[in-house]
Formats: sequence, structure tokens, C-alpha cells
Amino acid sequence: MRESRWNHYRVWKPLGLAVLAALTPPEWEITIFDENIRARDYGALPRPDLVGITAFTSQANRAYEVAAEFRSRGVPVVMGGIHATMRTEEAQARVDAVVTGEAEHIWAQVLLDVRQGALKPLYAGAHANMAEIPPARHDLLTGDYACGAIQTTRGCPLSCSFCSVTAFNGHRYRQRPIADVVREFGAIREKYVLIVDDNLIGTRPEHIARAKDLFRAMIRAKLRKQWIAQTTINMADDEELLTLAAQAGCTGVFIGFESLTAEGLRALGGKRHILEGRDVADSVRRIQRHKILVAGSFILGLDTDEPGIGRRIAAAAIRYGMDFLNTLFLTPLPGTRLWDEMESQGCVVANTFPEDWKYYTLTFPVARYRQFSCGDILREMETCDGVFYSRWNILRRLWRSLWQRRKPLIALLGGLSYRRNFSFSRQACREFLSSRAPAQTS
Ligand code: B12
Ligand code: SF4
Repeated sequence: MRESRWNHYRVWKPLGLAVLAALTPPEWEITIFDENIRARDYGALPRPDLVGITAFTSQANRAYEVAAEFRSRGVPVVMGGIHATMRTEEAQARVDAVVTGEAEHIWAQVLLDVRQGALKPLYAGAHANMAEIPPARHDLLTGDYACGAIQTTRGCPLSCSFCSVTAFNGHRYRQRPIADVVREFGAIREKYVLIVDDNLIGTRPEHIARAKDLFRAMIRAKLRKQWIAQTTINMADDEELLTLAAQAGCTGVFIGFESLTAEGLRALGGKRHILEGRDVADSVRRIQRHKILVAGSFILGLDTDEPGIGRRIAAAAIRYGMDFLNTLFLTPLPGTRLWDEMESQGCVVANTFPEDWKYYTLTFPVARYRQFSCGDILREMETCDGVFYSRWNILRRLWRSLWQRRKPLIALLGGLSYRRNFSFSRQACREFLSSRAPAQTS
């Protein structure tokens, strides 16, 4: 698929591999290749002793190709991360060993077994003790990255039906010791940082108290970083939290709003209680008053969505005053409750695996949706993006962020980048649909 050149500024670091590198004893020499930056001619490289691969579901095919290439040269290949964990047997058929779950407890054993020529086909990881997560090897990820990356928490108690985080990292919200986070933050070269946590502040009073302590420690350490993070909308409810976050360098938050209706939120479970009955426009404004940009995401294709939903989502996001909108197709990712439901109802349409995993980017209508044909849901998405990212609306948001002195350049470049990407990804969707069932695209 062609991509916008602005994507250069949205290439984020593969933190999982940098953490794995940090868990690796010093006698191993490590190189990390990130194919999000560019693919390599692996044949031209010196033969390694071991290859470790990580992949999201959407990257699984390419991961298997890379594995095949190295295995054909007799190099053992280990695969870990979300896809290998959720589709263990599929991965096991294509690599020498699979590590499921978090690797902190098990990676040293894998390496020992490699050295002894006794690699096992399966290693089960376990939820890590957060005090034992070493600082990631940021030094190994040099090159074309716009942002550094860091993780401060793992796990989520909310267990939304479409999300794999609770299945992978568990229900318990686990937090790294604040001193470790601040030290690692200080070691990141980049001025701009993505905090990869699924919810930086958490939902319970003790989570929020810890977030405040973290922000206070970051302010005291004078890190001078600017960072963005994922959070839930309850961030807007605590003025002290917002003040501390902004002082600690927060410039933007990404919030999942998921559905406009109570029925939609009920179907998705999870964070319903945080969203239902809320004055979202007021919450967004309260966050923005601290000069923090708000990106919101919605899901398209719920059973409760009715025709016209694309325009309604765009209109709501404009009314709420969001700076960016990311609307994604309802996608059954392996290992989620949504997968179980849609699979059992025969609604997973792109189901020639592993080939079809490449469509599991949430930007392709891979399922059968109750209220929409494939062509209809694509048109809903086009309307949604087209309205929110019209030139006029991008200019309006630019004007507003200039007026509020809230990162106007980011508002403009971000808006143009989203707009450009959507046109590429809609084209890819059309090709996807016409390659499958030409009649369905009408
Ligand atoms: C940061 C992030 C991103 C970044 C990725 C940056 C990068 N280059 O990696 C960006 C914003 C680009 C992104 C994009 C997408 N993401 Co994302 N992302 C995340 C997030 C929030 C954190 C990932 C992370 O860095 N974790 C921290 C590291 C330390 O943990 P880890 O990667 O799990 O690694 C540990 C273990 O897994 C293991 N491990 C990992 N790899 C390996 C390899 C080996 C060999 C071994 C032994 C062990 C091992 O060891 C590590 C230490 O324990 C996760 C949620 C999550 N909690 O993981 C979602 C998540 C991975 N994303 C998800 C999705 C769906 C996407 C998108 C498809 C859609 C979207 N719009 O978000 C796109 C995909 C883009 C693409 N190219 O295909 C899903 C993936 C589900 C799936 N089955 O694939 C997740 C799980 C979120 C969710 N809601 O379910 N994402
Ligand atoms: S709140 Fe976020 S991280 Fe937690 S389960 Fe829901 S979508 Fe996933």
C-alpha cells in the first residue's frame, strides 16, 4: 500500500524488541531491524546465531516470510509478542520456538537453551514483576524515528470486547517504580516521546494518585520532554492531574470513545461506565485548556450502528472539539471476546489465514456487519473521514489552535497527514473488496 510521506513522522519505536534486548546477557551482540522503517536484504548480512521476531497480527505474514528466510539458512528463529501468543500453533508451524506472553521471566532460559542446542518449541511467559523490567535498549534503535518510546504500566482491568490487552497483559493494572521510569525517560535521546501504556492514568483513585506522583517526579527531574499517551476520558475529571501532566510535558492524549450510543458502549463492555452520560465536549475542553491535544477514536460497524453513522461520528467529533479523529472498522482480533463472538456467528469474512492477517489493521472491513454491506460500510467510513478532515474543517481547527495557542503546526500537519493516509487506505480497501467479492462492493 502506498503511504503518505508524513508517515515518516509517525514511525514509532518497536519497544518490545528494545526491552528484549535489555533482558539479553551482555555476551550476545544484538542488532534490531525494524521493517516499519525499511526492509532489509537479510541474505547479505552475516549469519546470526539466533533470530527473534515480533509481530502484530497485521504483520504476521511478513514475520513468517522473514522466519522462512533465516530458517532456510539453518538459523533458529524464535517468535514472540501479541500475534504469536494469540495464534501459537500457527506460529509454531513456521518458527522454531514461540514465546507467549511477557518475556521477562523466560527469555534468559530461551537463550540458554539456544546455546545448548536444546531449543524447545514453546515457552510460556508470565506477567512480569514491574520492578524487574529493565530500561529498554534505546541505544539500539537509532535512525529515522521522530519519537522515543517508554512504558510505565501494563494490564487493564476493563477488558473491552475488541481489545487484546487484558487477554495479553492481564486484568491487574501494574505500574513500574517511578524512579525506574524517570531514569529511563532521562536516557531517551528524542525530545518527543510516546508513552505506550494502554492507559497512562488508570481508572481507580490509587492509579490516579500514582500517575500524579509520576508526573511530580518527572517535573522535579526537569526532563524537558514532550510526550503523548493513551488515556481514558476520566483524565478530564481531575484538575490537579491535568495540571501536573501538562507541567510534566504532556502535549497530546489519545482517547477511545468507541461509540456514540449507550447500546454501542454496552455491547463493547469495558469502559462504558466512564463514558456513559458524560458531557464529552466539556471533558475535551477541560483537557485542552492545559494545551493538550485530544485525539479520539471510534469504532464503525457495531450491530447497533445505523446508516448515517459515519456522518454522525464526524459531526459529534467536531462538536466535541476533538483535534484528531481516528475511526476504525470493528475488527475481530484473535484472542478477543469479539473474535469469539464473530467467529461463532460466521461473520469473519477475511479468513484465509495466515495470508489474510495483513488486513487486520482495523482499516479494512474484514467482517460481515449486521447493518451494512461491505460497500456501504466503506462509504460510511469515507463520509466520516471526508467530513472531519475536509480542508475547511482542518483550517477551522488550525485557526482554533492558533487562537488557543495549542500547537497549531501539529494540528495542521497532523490533519493533512490523516487526510492523505485516508485517501490511500480507502483505495486499498476498494482493492481489497473488489478482489474478494465484486458484487459486495456496490
Ligand atoms: C505502541 C503500540 C503501537 C505502536 C507500535 C510501535 C511499534 N513499532 O511497535 C503504533 C502506534 C504504531 C501501533 C499501531 C498499531 N497497533 Co498497536 N499497540 C501499541 C501498544 C499500545 C503498546 C506496544 C508496546 O510497545 N508494548 C510494550 C512492549 C514492551 O511490550 P510487548 O511489545 O508486548 O513486548 C513484550 C512481550 O510481548 C514479549 N515480546 C514481544 N516481542 C517479542 C519477540 C520475541 C522473540 C520474544 C521472545 C518476546 C517478545 O517481550 C516483551 C517484554 O515482555 C499495544 C498494546 C500493548 N499493551 O502491547 C498496541 C497493540 C499491539 N496494537 C494493536 C493494533 C491493533 C494496532 C494496529 C493494527 C491498529 C491501530 N490503529 O492501532 C496498528 C498496526 C500497525 C501496523 N504496522 O500493522 C493491538 C494488536 C493486536 C494484534 N493482535 O495484533 C494491540 C495489542 C492493542 C490492542 N488494543 O489490542 N501500535
Ligand atoms: S480500556 Fe483500552 S486498554 Fe483497556 S481493555 Fe478497553 S480498549 Fe483495551
